[in-house]
Amino acid sequence: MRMPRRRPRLREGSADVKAVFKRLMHWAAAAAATAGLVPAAMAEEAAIRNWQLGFQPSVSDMMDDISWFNNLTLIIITVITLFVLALLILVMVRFNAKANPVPSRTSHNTMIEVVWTVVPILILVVIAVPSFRLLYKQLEIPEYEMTVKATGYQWYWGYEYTDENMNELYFDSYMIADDERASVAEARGVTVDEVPRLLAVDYDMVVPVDTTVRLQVTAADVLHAFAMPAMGLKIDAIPGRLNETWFRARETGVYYGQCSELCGNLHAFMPIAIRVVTKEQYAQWSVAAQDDLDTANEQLLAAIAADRKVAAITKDGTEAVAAN
Ligand SMILES: [Cu+2]
Repeated sequence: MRMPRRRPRLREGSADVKAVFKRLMHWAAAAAATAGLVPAAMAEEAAIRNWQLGFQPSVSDMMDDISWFNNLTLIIITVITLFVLALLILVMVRFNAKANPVPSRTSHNTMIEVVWTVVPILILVVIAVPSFRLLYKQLEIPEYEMTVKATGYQWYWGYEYTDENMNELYFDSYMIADDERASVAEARGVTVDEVPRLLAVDYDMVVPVDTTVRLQVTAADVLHAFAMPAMGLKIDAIPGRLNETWFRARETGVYYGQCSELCGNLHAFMPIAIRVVTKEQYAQWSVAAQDDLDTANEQLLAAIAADRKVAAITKDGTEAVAAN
């Protein structure tokens, strides 16, 4: 199996740290200078952008709900923090020894005590209800159209298409090492940015768009976890146990995730790539892959490239018309 190259470790010592800091600042400045010049420099078809903040763009219902829930809790936390801050400032200004030399001797106030018990309970209920709804949504599998089983190994993933018409299609999926990215990009006919470092794999999991996929997840050696942020997926991969979840991607493209349970020394080097393709492309791929996976993938990439070309021409055409 391929081992990722080791990077030099950060040594202790102020001189080294200073040098590294200087270099980082230099890079940051260079990156900031070029950021405006290279839009869409990163993988165009993946959800990766330069200077990305927050979550990856959502391509599923589930992730929409997770983002919504994240925003809700963010608002609640912000309001609580500001409220507590205001109380602190009020106490410091109005009730310090100078401003309030004779303190009140009140020891009880039933009204306030009821309020500070009931209000937090209500806040927790407001958080708990959508939280549990989300958990159930992830684990209650709706009517699904196909099944893929992902198995975590030290340190790669294996994908099995368990539906009857798939003829027990199975393949392993390894990360593409840094020094192989250029050659893989060339072979695939894409730019090297579309083989993102530490994320791209040799064999993507391929699924059709707008299709409910039941995802079964297990592990063959130690604990791993299958995570795909763009689709709101995260589920443990446990040896001897079959976990189930589901997803339905609404946009084509390649999406990346990573093993999310510390599973050994190459834990960081077993990324997950799901390639969402059109239903027609998937139909062709799934038949071809049963015979010869490499050829099937080549054909799939060619079909995607052809589609993109058509899309680019159409876009240029509309833009040209709009310009006139
Ligand atoms: Cu792992």
